[in-house]
Amino acid sequence: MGFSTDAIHAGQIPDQTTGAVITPIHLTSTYVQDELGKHKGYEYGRTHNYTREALEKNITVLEKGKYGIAFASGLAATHALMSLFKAGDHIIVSSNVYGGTYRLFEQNLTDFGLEFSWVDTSDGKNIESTIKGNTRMIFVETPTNPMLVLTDLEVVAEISKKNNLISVCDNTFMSPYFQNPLEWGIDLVLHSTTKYINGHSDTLGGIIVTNKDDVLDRIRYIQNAAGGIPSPFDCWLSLRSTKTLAVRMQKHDENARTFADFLVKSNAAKKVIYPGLKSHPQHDLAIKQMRGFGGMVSADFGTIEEAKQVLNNVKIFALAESLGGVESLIGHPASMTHASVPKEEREKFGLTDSLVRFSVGIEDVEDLIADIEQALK
Ligand code: P1T
Repeated sequence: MGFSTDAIHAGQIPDQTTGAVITPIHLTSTYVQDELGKHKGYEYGRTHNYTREALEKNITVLEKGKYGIAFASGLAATHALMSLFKAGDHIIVSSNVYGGTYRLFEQNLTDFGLEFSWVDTSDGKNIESTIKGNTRMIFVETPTNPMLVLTDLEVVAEISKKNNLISVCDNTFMSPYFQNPLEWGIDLVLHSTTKYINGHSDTLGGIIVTNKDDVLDRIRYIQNAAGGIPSPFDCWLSLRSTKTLAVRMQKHDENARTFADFLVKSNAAKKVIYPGLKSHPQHDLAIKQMRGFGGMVSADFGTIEEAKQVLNNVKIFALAESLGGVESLIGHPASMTHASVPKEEREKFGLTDSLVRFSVGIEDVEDLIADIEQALK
């Protein structure tokens, strides 16, 4: 099946009682049992929920995997993932990831004996030279938030297999419409479904998709044992949203290409970063492993004053955390999404105080460009 057909139909069977075309929201905390030890496969809301299962099946198909396990947020999914490890284990992570991922790993999980190495994973040699006897996982974000650095997924999969490591890709920025890490041999895909998958900035969620049975068993166990589950209503909202994921992503991508070209031509920024620009150092890799370039654009305006000029004067772009919604957002990673990454650490990978991040929405792109033009005046 094509992507859009799967997005609209996978995991969704018309309601057995009424024939309702749309999967119902099953709001229940528990299920009646026929007799002791005999039930319909549903016992308790944390363990089983029909709406959640429908969402898991739907995204699993879009990510070309076998199993999906949904969580209350992207970070809840990341936290559950880390329960695969124990004190003394070492994990290699892309030096630039979402600031909340950095905070969870470096400022929380280190207290439980996990060890992290922050590596420029865009070069496989850096990964290989960091592997030690206790290394268990390679965790990459590609493209990264907010520097849009790419990592070659095929290379990561190869290194992981050779060294018997688990490979994980946070695919939030591309969504399954533009990139399927499992097809490159990656073991697990992670999403903040809060972003493009839900796409309407009205709920939070996360999911892990994998083909591996042993990983499924452990993460499914943690989903129930720790209980970081999404509500049935949040699942329903995300399920409504995947139906339009293809058309939304096409428009995000189209607008972002035009918007990035405009920023380059305007000469307002010192540097414009977008994988779709030929000036992006990994433009060729983007073409190899992605089917589009996505809706995220970053630009370094040279000084904090110039950055503030844009951030404080936009009228259509909303100054807000998050990304991937239909409406355009603008953010200042240094003080917002990546405030928990120490300045010297973030400046090592170019995340300066003058960097501005644009989540280009699906409005009319002429209006978005006009908004930046008036903000720059
Ligand atoms: O916000 P949450 O649903 O918990 O997802 C965390 C997360 C994970 N991975 C990536 C790549 C992300 O960008 C995020 C969340 N990011 C933002 C809130 C942001 O504005 O960048």
